Amino acid sequence: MSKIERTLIIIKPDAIQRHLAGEIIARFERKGFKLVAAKFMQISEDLARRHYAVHQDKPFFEAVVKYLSSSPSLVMVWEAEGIINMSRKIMGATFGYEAEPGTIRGDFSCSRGYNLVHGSDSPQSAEEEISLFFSPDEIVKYEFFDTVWLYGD
Ligand code: IDP
Ligand code: MG
Repeated sequence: MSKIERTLIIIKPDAIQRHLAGEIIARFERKGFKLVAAKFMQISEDLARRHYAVHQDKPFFEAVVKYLSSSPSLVMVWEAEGIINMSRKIMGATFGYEAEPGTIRGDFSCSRGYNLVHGSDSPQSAEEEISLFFSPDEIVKYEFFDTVWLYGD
């Protein structure tokens, strides 16, 4: 099995406006992922710029900063073995119109930029992104009583 990882998941402004927060949380929750931190907030433009700093030279940078800071988001940290790859699969391809049905973006987005959800794409970006939104003491430590039923022996 892979090792326990954490990832930053953001339910973005379009998903909140479209009443999809519960639907998106349910997909991660039912998969067996553990929610370890959450903050409902309007992300400032400055924080959005820092979050998307890797894209600062891309033509869509200003648009994505404006989008992420346009209305409240639900920012979360989820934990599981191998969660970074698994959550990217659950989210689907970046553009809603290309994402496969069965994925969050494939089921609910037909847009290019407005794609409902963010998920870290590597352990290093997860660590950096989590530290932008949460201090270490805001990450909650607890055990699921059914871990053996999630992962087997
Ligand atoms: P990801 O969210 O699947 O990791 P990235 O390439 O990291 O995709 O892009 C970050 C975000 O920027 C995307 O989720 C999307 O909201 C937005 N974005 C990416 N490419 C474009 C584009 O070509 N036009 C408009 N927005 C884009
Ligand atoms: Mg990305």
